[in-house]
Amino acid sequence: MKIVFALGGSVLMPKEGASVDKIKEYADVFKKMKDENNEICIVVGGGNTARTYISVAREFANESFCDEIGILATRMNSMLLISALDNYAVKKVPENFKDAEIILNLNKIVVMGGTHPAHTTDAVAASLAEYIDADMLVVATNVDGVYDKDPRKHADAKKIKQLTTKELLNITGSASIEAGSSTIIDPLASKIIDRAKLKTIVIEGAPEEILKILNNTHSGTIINP
Ligand code: U5P
Repeated sequence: MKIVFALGGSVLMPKEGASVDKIKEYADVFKKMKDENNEICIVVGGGNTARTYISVAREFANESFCDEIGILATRMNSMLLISALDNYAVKKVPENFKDAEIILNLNKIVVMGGTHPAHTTDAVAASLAEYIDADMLVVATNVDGVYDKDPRKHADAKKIKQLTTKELLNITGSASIEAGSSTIIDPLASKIIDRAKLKTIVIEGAPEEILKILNNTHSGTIINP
C-alpha cells in the first residue's frame, strides 16, 4: 500500500519536548511498515515549537510571515524523525512534491513538512496523497478521531466512526486558517480529500495505534469518498 501520514507535530514533539525513546518508537513503526512492502510518506506538523514562535511573531508580523515560521518548525521536526530513520530515509526534507516523489522512487521513506503559507501540514499531506495517487491518507493526531464537536471543549462530544468526505466538509468547512490553527483537519485538506476521493483515517497518533492501520484494528474514524 502507498500511505501518506499527516503526523501531528504535537504528537512527535509534545509540550515536554522531544524524547529519544519516543522518536525511536515512531521511527521503528515506520521502518516496520516499510519492511512490509508499503510505500510511506510522512508529513510532519510543527507542534508546540511552531505555536510558540507564531504566537510571539504575530505581535510584529502578518499571518503569511507567521506561516513561514511555522513551515520552518515543520521541517525541523521532519529532520528529527529523519535522524532516527537511518538509511530508510534520505537526509533531505523535500520542499515540494516532485522532490518527494523522487525520494519515494528511490525506495525510501519520504519525510517532509510544510510547503507554502496559508494552510497546515494536513493540507500538504492530502495534496501529496493526491499527487502520488496514494491508497490512503492517515491523519495521526492528538485526538482519537473525528467528533461531532471539539472533544477538548465539549464533554458530550461524540466520536463519529465513519463518515463521507462530503460530511467531513460540513464539519471542518468553517474552521479558521490563521497561522498555527489546530482543527482536527484543516478546511483546505478536507476539500482536497473530497476532490481527490481519498480514503482517509483519523487516529490518535500513538505509535501502537499507527501500526494498527495495517490490519485495520485501529479505533479511529474512517472517511470514505
Ligand atoms: N504552515 C504553512 N504551510 C504549510 C505547513 C504549515 O503555512 O504548508 C504553517 C501554518 O501556520 C501551520 C504551522 O499552522 O505552519 C504549523 O503546521 P501545522 O502543525 O499546523 O501543520
